[in-house]
Amino acid sequence: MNSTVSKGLLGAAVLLLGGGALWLAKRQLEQPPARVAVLPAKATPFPPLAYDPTSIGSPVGPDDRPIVTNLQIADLDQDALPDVIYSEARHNTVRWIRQYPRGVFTEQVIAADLPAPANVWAADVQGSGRLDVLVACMGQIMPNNDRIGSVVILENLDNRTFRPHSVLENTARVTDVRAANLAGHTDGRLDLVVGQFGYAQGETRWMRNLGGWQFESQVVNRQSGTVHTPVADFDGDSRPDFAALVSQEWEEIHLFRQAVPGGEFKDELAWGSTNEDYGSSGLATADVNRDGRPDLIYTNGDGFDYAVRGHRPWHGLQWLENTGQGSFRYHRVGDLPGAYAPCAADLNGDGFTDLVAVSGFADWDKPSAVALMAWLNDGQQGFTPVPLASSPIKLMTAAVGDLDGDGVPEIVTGALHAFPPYEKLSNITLWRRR
Ligand SMILES: [Ca+2]
Ligand SMILES: [Ca+2]
Ligand SMILES: [Ca+2]
Ligand SMILES: [Ca+2]
Repeated sequence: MNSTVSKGLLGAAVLLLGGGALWLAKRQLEQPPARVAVLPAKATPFPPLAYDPTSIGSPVGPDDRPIVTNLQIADLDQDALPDVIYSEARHNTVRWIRQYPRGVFTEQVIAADLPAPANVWAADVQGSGRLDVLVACMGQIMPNNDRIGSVVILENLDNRTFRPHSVLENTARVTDVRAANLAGHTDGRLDLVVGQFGYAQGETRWMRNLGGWQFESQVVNRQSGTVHTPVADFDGDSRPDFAALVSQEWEEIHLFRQAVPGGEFKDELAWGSTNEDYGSSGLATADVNRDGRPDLIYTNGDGFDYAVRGHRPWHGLQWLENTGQGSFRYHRVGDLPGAYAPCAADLNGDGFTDLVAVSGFADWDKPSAVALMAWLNDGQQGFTPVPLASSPIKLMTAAVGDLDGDGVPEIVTGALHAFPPYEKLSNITLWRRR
């Protein structure tokens, strides 16, 4: 009723405040420069961390509100130039931003008419020597308990064209799909790990690859709200295991391990929050302390459910240290309102693994709200936050990798504009180290 009016008033107030801040900044510029004592330059182990953003792929048109749901860095055509693949739910496509030649990025749609694609992953599913694209489809992004999810594999025919195979349909909304050799195949075939958010009901399953694009499902967990299912050999027995981040009211991380290849998976709780509103939003693997064991990096900052979106004091980034035998130790890294997309890489080249996350739901009426954040590792897993950008905003997915081959990692981000304010828009952004 009155909400439109009050939103209008709020908008006007924000505009006024914005104008005021600009005026203040001008005033400060007009004042004579203060005398600053110049200290002798101190040798620092590395230059400060700063990045310059460039738009790659489709530019944002005047009426566009990109809904990028996920992106990955992958050399999809294996020409030694890393590319970017992404899923987006505005036009329901999967797109390939091919790098060729080095530093030039050209986008093409490799699959259209997908029902709300939420996640992409590149993997050679049939041992063909070419990378296929796995697509998790939610059916629709907004809450829905209908069995409208699906898994589609885009078969890489010739490193240029892709043929879709629907391998799971009429199922709880699918949010992640990965590939791993869980059954002990010897011909290069890979099985699938599938995370299904659903809504009131969800599932986590693995799908044995029978060949010929046929798969056989085994459900390993029936909780709702599964967001991500990263795969790694967590317990060090040389067989792949997988984890599942179960959000909703659970806010848990589960670990699934097999005693024998192709056998039953044991469902173990690796970590759980006592806060039902923790907002689990992203889970990935990285060897944070470089001890050879894959750890988990984990963001909480989900704001889809909130009536009033914005920061919550507990939103941020943490890592779960793999202490062996399937056990993990929780460490908080730092705060970031609306945190999503945990990534790891040695950003500053000191040999220690740093961490990156983006923000999808911050208090965007504040110009200083951070959209892209790094944490530098001191070598003892003490992390110093380094805010990298306050614009573009509403970044929900990110990846880190050396796209141009100079040994310095770049950051790639994608924006999801499903809610106001529709400003500081972007689609896919490449961040190069300054
Ligand atoms: Ca390539
Ligand atoms: Ca294992
Ligand atoms: Ca580092
Ligand atoms: Ca680079």
